[in-house]
Amino acid sequence: MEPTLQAIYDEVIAGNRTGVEEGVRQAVAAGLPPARILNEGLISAMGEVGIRFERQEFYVPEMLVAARAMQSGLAILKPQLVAGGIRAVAKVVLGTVKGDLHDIGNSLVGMMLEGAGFEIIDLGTDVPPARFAEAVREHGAQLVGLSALLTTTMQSMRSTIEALEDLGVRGQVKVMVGGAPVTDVFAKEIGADGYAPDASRAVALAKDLL
Ligand code: B1M
Repeated sequence: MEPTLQAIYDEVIAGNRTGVEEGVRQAVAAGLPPARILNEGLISAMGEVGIRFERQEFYVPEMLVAARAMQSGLAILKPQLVAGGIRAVAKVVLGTVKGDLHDIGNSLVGMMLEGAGFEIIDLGTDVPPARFAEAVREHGAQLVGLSALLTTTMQSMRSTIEALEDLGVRGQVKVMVGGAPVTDVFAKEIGADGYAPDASRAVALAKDLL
């Protein structure tokens, strides 16, 4: 791997925030494409953190410091990722579903959509179904994006779609879902309009749905 990217990868795993920030700045200054910095440096490191957690070499505190380090790197990369977004194509309400505190994937999807010209209303993490529905009504959104990282919280996606129906706003929005345990089959089963496996394909899907 490119040494600058390897350094970012290593610093994310070590949970060294300043090391990650420095690495991302250097990589940007060296003219490396933002997509490579993101995928090879930041995202692949989080994959390794997950593997170490499964092997019980890492515990929640290590996952947390790695996630914070990654977020610091993402914040520096954000201007490069969203460059080019000029006017709003449509409004998107985004969030991680109830019971789930993972926010990196959701933020990344938000950044990429913003870069593609969408206006983002990011509700953050642990968002109750009714809150999604209220936000759709309040902002007149055309799209809702639901993220879940746990097999246990995936079911909140179904309740969120039901909440959209209950509030009478299901007809005005397309619902897209994503996150590591989510699949295309699951998306169809719960009545979502589409599933995307990663942030760049979430942008393509959002455009298709509209
Ligand atoms: Co947690 N965690 N975690 N965790 N964590 C996972 C998800 C896990 C797979 C780790 C493992 O066992 N290997 C596992 C889930 C197992 C399962 O359910 N099958 C797990 C667990 C068990 C837990 C706890 C239960 C641990 C505990 O307390 N015992 C706990 C749950 C807390 C809760 O949510 N209620 C927990 C806690 C945490 C931390 C708080 C420590 C931290 C999160 C910090 C934060 O987000 N601010 C954390 C982390 C960092 C992880 C891992 C290591 C990394 C997640 C991540 O940020 N990935 C993760 C292991 C892994 O994923 N390899 C793990 C990088 C991110 C860019 O990828 O989020 O997948 P991802 O997003 C991708 C795609 O999925 C997609 O696009 C993104 C970019 O390409 N995508 C969408 C995501 N949302 C989308 C929406 C879309 C479209 C695409 O449309 C709307």
